[in-house]
Amino acid sequence: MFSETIVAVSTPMQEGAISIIRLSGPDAFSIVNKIFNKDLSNKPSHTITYGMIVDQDGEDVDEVLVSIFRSPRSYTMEDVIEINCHGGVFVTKTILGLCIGNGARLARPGEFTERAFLNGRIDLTQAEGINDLITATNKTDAKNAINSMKGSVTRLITPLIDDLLQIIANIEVNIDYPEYDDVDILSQEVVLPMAKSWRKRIDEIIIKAQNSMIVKDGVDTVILGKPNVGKSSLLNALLEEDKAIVTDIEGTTRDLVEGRIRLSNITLNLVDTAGIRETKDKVEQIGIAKSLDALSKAQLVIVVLDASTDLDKSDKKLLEITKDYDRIIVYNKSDIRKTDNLSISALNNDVSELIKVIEEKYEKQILASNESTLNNERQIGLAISARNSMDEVINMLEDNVELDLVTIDLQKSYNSLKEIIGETSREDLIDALFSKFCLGK
Ligand SMILES: Nc1nc2c(ncn2[C@@H]2O[C@H](COP(=O)(O)OP(=O)(O)OP(=O)(O)O)[C@@H](O)[C@H]2O)c(=O)[nH]1
Ligand SMILES: [Mg+2]
Repeated sequence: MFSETIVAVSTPMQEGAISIIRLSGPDAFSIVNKIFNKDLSNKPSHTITYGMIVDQDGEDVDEVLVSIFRSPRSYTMEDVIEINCHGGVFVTKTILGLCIGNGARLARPGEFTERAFLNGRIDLTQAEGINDLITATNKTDAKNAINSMKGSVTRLITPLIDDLLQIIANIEVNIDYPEYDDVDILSQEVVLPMAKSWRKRIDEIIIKAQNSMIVKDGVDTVILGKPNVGKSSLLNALLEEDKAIVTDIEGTTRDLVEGRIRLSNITLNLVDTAGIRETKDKVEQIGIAKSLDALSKAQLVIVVLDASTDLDKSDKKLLEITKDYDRIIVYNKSDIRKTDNLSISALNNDVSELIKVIEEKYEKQILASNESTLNNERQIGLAISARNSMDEVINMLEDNVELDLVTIDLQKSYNSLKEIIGETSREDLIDALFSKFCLGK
């Protein structure tokens, strides 16, 4: 537990119906008793007391409701008091000032939740869940966040941690009882299958999490095609606004034009690019370089071809450079000539076939996003490190490397997983993580 009592305004600093000033720490009661006209000392936990905040001159500051939560049954596990005052900025700041004047310290962003974590009420994934819930903008994200808050990530990871311990124990036994003739062979037989099945399980978790991240963050989608095929028209049709300039002049788009659309279940982060072709125009060349750069970062490429003319050299070249990407090939200008392929007419805002194909393409990811899984890059990154260390373990076991060395990588894998829930986290990482929270949370 901490010796300092912290205070912050937990509601936005703007005029509103009410504001909440929250204190946490050993002196919460004594501080509030000094500025409140009722004595809270003997009030039971989880009660609300009506009264008046008074300043050092005995002047009334505001009429308030004070909620009390006694340690350990509180958000931080410490004594917590919340003063609900009228939502004026001046009044709120005055009460905050009175708390500080009587011994509280202004909290850093996220410090209440950090205390809840450091005092052991929640683990790191649950803390992240709280922040995710605050920042969620749709139902899926909110549902994932609340699951994570309730410990879904911990429940996912704990069996893997337990089984890892089992593998480590098996190896330790072999090291400790070398009277077995063939220690290495024994551990190969016992440990290798366990290690392989463990690796498969974590791999499934990682893939599911990556799929669900795509749904959460949106698919980085680049629209590519030679000049004048209707890329900008397609962007505008998808966004349902005139974002990019459309003309019948080849090479209209030079800079990348970006837009974000939410289809029924998936978000696309769209980039319209300069048409790719051989050109002597310097500005257009720069635009084309940008197109190729955008391509290199794309998760999905929409290759636009012109249905009204036959494919030419530029189209074929484009199909060649995008062949290793996740791509959808679409024929535009179907109003002029219809083909048997996936076709649209961006001019007429007739792009529903394309949207259907995109939604089908991400069906698996959308399903994954509804299940509980790892929720952010930090968690996924650590799971990947754990998997990589296990790959090392498997390689070493297959090569009959000495068991002492194998244990080192098993330990690494174990530490990575423990770090997901915050049990071996470094202090600087913890600070960085909680600083992303709101003040007063
Ligand atoms: N008939 C028809 N014309 C279209 C369609 N889509 C775009 N166009 C026309 O094709 C011309 C080029 O359209 P843009 O959207 O600017 O093409 P772009 O691929 O962005 O071209 P650049 O930016 O120069 O590479 C414009 O005159 C559009 O009106 C379509 O579906 N049908
Ligand atoms: Mg364009």
